[in-house]
Amino acid sequence: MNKVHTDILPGVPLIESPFFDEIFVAGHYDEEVLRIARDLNQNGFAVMQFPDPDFDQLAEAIRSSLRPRFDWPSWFESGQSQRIQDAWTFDDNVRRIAANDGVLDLLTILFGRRAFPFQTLTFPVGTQQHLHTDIVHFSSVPERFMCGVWVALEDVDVGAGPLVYVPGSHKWPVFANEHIGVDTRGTWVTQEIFEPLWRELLRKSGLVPKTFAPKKGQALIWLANLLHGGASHTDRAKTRWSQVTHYYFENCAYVTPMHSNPVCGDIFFRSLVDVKTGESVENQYLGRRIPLEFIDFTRSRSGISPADLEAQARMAASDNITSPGVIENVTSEPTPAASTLVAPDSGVPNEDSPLGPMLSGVAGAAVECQQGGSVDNVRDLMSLDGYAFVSSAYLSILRRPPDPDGLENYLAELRAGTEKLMIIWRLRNSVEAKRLRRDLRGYRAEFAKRFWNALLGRLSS
Ligand SMILES: O=C(O)CCC(=O)C(=O)O
Ligand SMILES: [Fe+2]
Repeated sequence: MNKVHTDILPGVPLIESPFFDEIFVAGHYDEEVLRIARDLNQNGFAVMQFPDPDFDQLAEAIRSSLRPRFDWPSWFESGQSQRIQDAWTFDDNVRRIAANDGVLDLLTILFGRRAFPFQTLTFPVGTQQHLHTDIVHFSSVPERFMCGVWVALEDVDVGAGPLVYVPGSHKWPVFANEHIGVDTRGTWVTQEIFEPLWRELLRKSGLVPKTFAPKKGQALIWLANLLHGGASHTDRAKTRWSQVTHYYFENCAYVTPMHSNPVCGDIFFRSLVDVKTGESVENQYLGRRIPLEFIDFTRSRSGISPADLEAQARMAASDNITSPGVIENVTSEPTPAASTLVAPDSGVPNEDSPLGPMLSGVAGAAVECQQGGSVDNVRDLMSLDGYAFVSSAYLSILRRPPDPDGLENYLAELRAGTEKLMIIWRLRNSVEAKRLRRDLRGYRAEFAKRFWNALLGRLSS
């Protein structure tokens, strides 16, 4: 790699550098790295064989251990897509794929900064997600230091909602709230605010979406600004087991642009954990750590005044913490059947066209939010609804406001009919909650009641 080029523009990923041709020259890298680099540079995606010799066994182990966690009857009935976020926290095989050294070394070479995995999503069926760029969810400063690596855990059929991507769309500018004219302060938004723009850009550009129907073990890397989504899953008898790992790169600030209005002081920094090491990753700017006080102060938290949120978080933090051991034996409790289901981000299956759900979408989705505070008992928590319920559950159990993914996931779950108690169960069983050793009064009684009612219902039917 030519040092001049990396010194003069260290804040641009090498594969997207204006000096790309002079950096990725034959002889300096092996042929496969050069091919992947060229594909990413020109098309915004690259396909490769996942570099783990035991991939087939890993894939089989993941499918069989996660299969019972999904709600298959509801999939067959409604075609409601499902996924598990961050299964790496309890499944070593998911973690092994996310932390694969071959992938990490490759990404580090391609971007010019050390790569680290920060999120996994495991899908048993198609996501049917509207076309989107990940950069509205996961951006960085400097921008574009993020990518996704999608890998097939089985052969994917065209009827099973394959991945769709738009080659060349990564070259579009990065669009944020100010470009689409949406002020997200005081509202909770989803990517739907960008969907009309993506549809129009696609129409105007004449770029053609492509479908990826791979064999087990084939992987696709996409760049942060590449438009991609999931085709309609038309054949429900087929599964589409796959894993996406999202990667960031070191020495950046990590932000969610759709929840940030930076010139107004609202910057939604992300609190990240490196999946490989389990350590948290600092936000940095030009080699210097961004102080946590600044992050806390500027994190807009869905546009609600940071002052309100911080007051709530402080109150939650100073609440009584139950004695160690209270949460220790939760694993012996029965596992609620639908405990790990996460509804899709957007779109309902559209049987007419495989691209239907990705291009239909609902425009302008700013939702007014009512913030819930911290509570110390399960009854109070369960009396809340929607945003108030999710934010209060986070403050009460994890002593922090929800992160954007968690909030989006749980709101979608509530809309899809998941019981509040199941959501409480999941939060309470998270690694983070176990570390805090904090409990909610009345939880065990409520849980036992729910369990016996379900059992009695089953026995009497
Ligand atoms: O697997 C899919 O259909 C899309 C997944 C996706 O967009 C993502 O994880 O960023
Ligand atoms: Fe995505």
